[in-house]
Amino acid sequence: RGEGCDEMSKAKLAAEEYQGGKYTSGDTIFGKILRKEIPADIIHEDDKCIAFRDVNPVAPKHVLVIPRKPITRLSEANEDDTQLLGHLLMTAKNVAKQEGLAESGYRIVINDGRDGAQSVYHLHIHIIGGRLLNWPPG
Ligand code: IU
Repeated sequence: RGEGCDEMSKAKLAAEEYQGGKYTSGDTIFGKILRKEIPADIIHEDDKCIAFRDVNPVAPKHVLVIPRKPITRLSEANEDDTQLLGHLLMTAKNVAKQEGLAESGYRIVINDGRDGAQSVYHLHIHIIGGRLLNWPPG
């Protein structure tokens, strides 16, 4: 138990430091969620990203994983973001497991730009699950 608490406060501290750094200027609604200016149901937090429940879920489970770094869209990510992108995907996997989706499965989605129907220009990974999903998407 003690160890878990340690891990938790370490992540929290790191997050606070990060927020005091250069990645505080995200000006989308997700930037506001990251800076805790508006509330969200945050279910994971570490020094590089957070995960929170989508306010308009399209399935019983719908979670978004977003980097603290305000990358506007996947198309704008660069080579320097390689490790961060890997971390986001691993976080999505871990959060999906935490949400009880590991066995039944789920879908990971990144909407990019106009044709990808992206609406918030702060990179985010959707985790969608809890029901049988259709394919192909609309
Ligand atoms: P998209 O990939 O940019 O289309 O998805 C944006 C998602 O962000 C969408 O599923 C919204 O329901 C969700 N969202 C949210 O969770 N909280 C908000 O305040 C806003 C959008 I604005």
